[in-house]
Amino acid sequence: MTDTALRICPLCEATCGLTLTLADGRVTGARGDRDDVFSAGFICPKGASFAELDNDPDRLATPLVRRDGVLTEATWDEAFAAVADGLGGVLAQHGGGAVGVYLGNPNAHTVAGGLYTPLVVRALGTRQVFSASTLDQMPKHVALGLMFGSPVAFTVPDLDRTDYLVVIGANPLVSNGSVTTAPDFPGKLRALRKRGGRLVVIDPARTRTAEIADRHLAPRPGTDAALLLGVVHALFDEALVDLGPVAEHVDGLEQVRALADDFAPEVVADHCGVAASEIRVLARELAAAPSAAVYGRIGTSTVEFGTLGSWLVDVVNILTGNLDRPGGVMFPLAPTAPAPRPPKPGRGFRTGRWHSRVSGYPEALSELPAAALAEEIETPGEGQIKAIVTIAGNPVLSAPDGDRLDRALASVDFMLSVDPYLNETTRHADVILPPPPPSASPHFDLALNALAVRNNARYSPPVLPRADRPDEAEILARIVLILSGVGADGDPALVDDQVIAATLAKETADPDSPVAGRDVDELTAMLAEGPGYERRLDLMLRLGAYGDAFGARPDGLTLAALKAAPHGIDLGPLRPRLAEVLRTPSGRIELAPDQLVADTARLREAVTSTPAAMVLIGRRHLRSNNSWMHNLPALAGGTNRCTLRIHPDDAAEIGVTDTARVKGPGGELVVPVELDDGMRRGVTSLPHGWGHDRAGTGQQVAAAEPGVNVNQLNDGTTLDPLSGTAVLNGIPVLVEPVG
Ligand SMILES: Nc1nc2c(c(=O)[nH]1)N[C@H]1C(S)=C(S)[C@@H](COP(=O)(O)OP(=O)(O)OC[C@H]3O[C@@H](n4cnc5c(=O)[nH]c(N)nc54)[C@H](O)[C@@H]3O)O[C@H]1N2
Ligand SMILES: Nc1nc2c(c(=O)[nH]1)N[C@H]1C(S)=C(S)[C@@H](COP(=O)(O)OP(=O)(O)OC[C@H]3O[C@@H](n4cnc5c(=O)[nH]c(N)nc54)[C@H](O)[C@@H]3O)O[C@H]1N2
Ligand code: SF4
Ligand SMILES: [Mo]
Repeated sequence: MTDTALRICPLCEATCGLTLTLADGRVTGARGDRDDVFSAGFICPKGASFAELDNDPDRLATPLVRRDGVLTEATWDEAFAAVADGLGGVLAQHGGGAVGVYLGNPNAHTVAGGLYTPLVVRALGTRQVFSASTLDQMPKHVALGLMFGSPVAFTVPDLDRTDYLVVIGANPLVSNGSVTTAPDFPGKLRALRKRGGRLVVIDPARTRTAEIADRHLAPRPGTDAALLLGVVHALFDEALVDLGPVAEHVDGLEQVRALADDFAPEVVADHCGVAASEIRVLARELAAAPSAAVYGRIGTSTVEFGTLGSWLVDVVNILTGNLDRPGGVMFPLAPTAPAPRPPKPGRGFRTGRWHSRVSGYPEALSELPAAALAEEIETPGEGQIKAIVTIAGNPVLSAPDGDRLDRALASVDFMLSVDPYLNETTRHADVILPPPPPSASPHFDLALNALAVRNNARYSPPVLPRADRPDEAEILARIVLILSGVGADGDPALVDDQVIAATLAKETADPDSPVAGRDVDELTAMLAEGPGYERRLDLMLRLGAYGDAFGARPDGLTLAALKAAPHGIDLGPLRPRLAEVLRTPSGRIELAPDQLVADTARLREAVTSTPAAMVLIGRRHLRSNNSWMHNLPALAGGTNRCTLRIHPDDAAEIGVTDTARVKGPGGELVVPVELDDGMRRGVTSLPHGWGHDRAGTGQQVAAAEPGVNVNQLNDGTTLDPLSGTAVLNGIPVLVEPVG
C-alpha cells in the first residue's frame, strides 16, 4: 500500500515542504508539496533524493563504542554507560571546562539541535565551544550585534517585493539561499526581473546566479568591504544619501561619511578589480530604485574583512533608505520569537568577554574560532581540551588544516559524536550515538524561521516510527542528564520539565509578558501532551509573537493549531519592526561602532598592498551539501566533482592542462583541472567537503570518489579578527603543472 506524508525538508535553509511517499514502512519518494504555504511545491535535487538519504545503508543503525581500540556495535544502554564513564572520568579529573564542544551545521535544521545543544553546553559549563558559525556567518552576527544590539537581528532582503537586488558573495541558484530562508530562490529572482526589477551579482566567478543577472561585477576575492565602502563614498559624494524614516534612529552618520572619505571608487577600483564607474553606477542605481536590497553571504563573510563587509552591506541598505521597509531589508518575526515587549534600551552586544587560551582570540557569541580547535586540544596547560563532543559536525573536512585536527582528535582522552555517519571526524570517537533518519524525526525550523522572507509557521511530526531507538532529542537529553549528575537512566522528560518551569517562572514574573502574573502550574498543565520537545515547542509558540498566550488570545498559535494545519500557517509578509528589534544601550542604530571603525585601518592597508597573483575561492554544487551528501548515488557524479576551476588563459599561462598541483599556506594538493572562462583571471576555485579517502570511515559511495580536502591548503591562521571566522575565500595559492 502506498501512503503519503508531509515533511519539511531539513537539507538546506530553504525549508521546502515535501510530500513523501511511503511503502512498506519506509520512504520511497519525495515531491514538492504544492499546498505548502511557504514553498508552494518547490523542490530541488537534494530534496528529491530524500528517500535515498533516509534509507542510506551506510547510516548507523546502532551506537558504536570503542572496545580494544575498535569501534564496535553496541546497545543503547551500553553506549550511554560508556558516555557516562568516559565523560565522567574527564569531568572528575579536569572539570567541564576541559571538554570541547563542536556543533555542526545540521543543528540549525533539527529540533534537537535547536532545543538541546545549548543545554549540553550549559551542563558542561565549558568555554571551549566551537561551531560551523566561525566557518560561516559569524561576521554577520557580530556586525548586527554592534549595529542593532542584537546578534540575531537579521536583516533579510524582502525578495518578493524588492525592485533592485544586489547579491554579493552568494550563489542562491545553487545554494538555494542562506541566512535568507526562501524556498524557490531561483523563481523569486526570475519574478523580480519579470516585474521590472533588476538583479546585480557581485562575484569573482560567473555563477549560475550571475548568469541570470542584469549585471555581473567580478571583483577580486576578499575586496567586498573596500568595494562597498566605495559605494558608501559615492553615495555621500553624489548627495544620494537618504535614510528615510529610520533617520531619526541612526547615530554615527557623520563618522561613516568621514571614514568613507579615503575610499573613493577611484581609490579602491584597482584593489577591487572593478572600474570606479561601475561602483558609482551601482551607488546611483541603489539610491534611485524605488526599493533595493543588498544581500551578502559566504563570499562576503568568510574573508579577511568578513565583519566589515557584513556591516557595510547594511550600511548601504541604511544609507539608501532601505532598512526596515517593504522591498528593502527587513527583520522577520519568527513564531517562536518572544512576544515583542515595549521598546527599551538594551545591554548591547560585546565580543571578547573571554579569549581563547592559546592564541588569545576573542569569543564571539560565547564561541571560539573553529580554526583554533586543534591548538586548544594540542597545547598542554590549564584548560587544555581533554575530551570532545561533536554534534552534527565534520570539522576534519570543514575547518582549516584537517590533517592537524585529525591528529588532535586522535589524542583526546575521550570523544563522543552524535552523528548518523562514521566519517572523517567521527572515526575518532570513543562513542558514536546515531540519531534516527529524518523520516523518524520531527521538524520545526527554530533557527531558520527567523530568516524567512515571509513569516510562517510549520511543524512536521515524525513520519515513521523510530523503532527501538531514541530520537535525537532524547539522545541529547540523556547526555544532559549524565552531565548534570542524574545519570543516563534518568527520565529525559526531566530536562524539558526544568526548562519549562524556569521559562514560565520568568515569564509570569515579567510584567510585560503576555502571561504576567499567571499561575505556573496552571500554565504547565495546559501544555500539549507529548514528547518533551513538543511541550517546549508549544510553550514557545504560545508565549511567542503570534501565540495564544495560554488562552488569552484564543486565535493565537499553539502546537495543536500547527498540527491541524499540516501545510503550515502563513503569517504574512515581513513588516517594519525596527523599534522592537533595537537593543543597543543608546536605543539607536549604531552606524559606526568603534570596533568596526577601528578595523578599517587594516582595510586601508590592504587597498594599497600588492595582490597575490592567484587566489583560491570556494564553490558549491546543487547536488552537494558540505561534506555529508557525497554518499548518495543519485547526487554523486556528473558535474558534481572536486575539480580546480580556472580560466583557460590562466591555465595556458601556467602550463596546466588535466591536472594541477595547488600549494597553499597549509599544504598542497593534486587535483583535476576544469577550464572555465567564467572564472575571473587570477582566481581559481575548489569545492569543500571532499577528501573522503581516510581509513576507517563508513561512507562507501563517497569513498569511491573521494576528491581532495580543499581546507588542507589552509593553515587556519588567517581569521577575520572581529568574529574569529576562518578566511576560506581569497587564499593566496600557487598553481603548478604536475611533474
Ligand atoms: N573551504 C571551505 N570550507 C567550508 C566552507 C566553504 O565554503 N569553504 N563552508 C563552511 C560552512 S558555510 C559550513 S556551514 C561548514 C559545515 O561544517 P560542518 O557542520 O562541520 O560539516 P558538515 O559537512 O555540514 O557536517 C555535518 C555533519 O552532521 C551529520 N548529520 C547530518 N544530519 C544530522 C542529524 O540530523 N543529526 C546529527 N546529529 N548529525 C547529522 C553529518 O553526518 C555530518 O557528519 O563548512 C564550512 N567549511
Ligand atoms: N547545493 C548546496 N547548497 C548549500 C550548501 C551546499 O554545500 N550545497 N551549503 C549550505 C550552507 S552551509 C551555506 S552557508 C550556504 C551558502 O550559500 P551561498 O553563500 O549562497 O553559497 P556559495 O556557493 O558558497 O556562494 C558564495 C559565492 O561567493 C563567491 N565569492 C568567493 N569569494 C568572494 C569574494 O571575495 N567576494 C564576492 N563578492 N564573492 C565571492 C563565490 O564565487 C560563490 O559564488 O549554502 C547552503 N546550501
Ligand atoms: S531547496 Fe533545500 S529545502 Fe528545498 S528541497 Fe532542496 S534541499 Fe530541501
Ligand atoms: Mo554554512
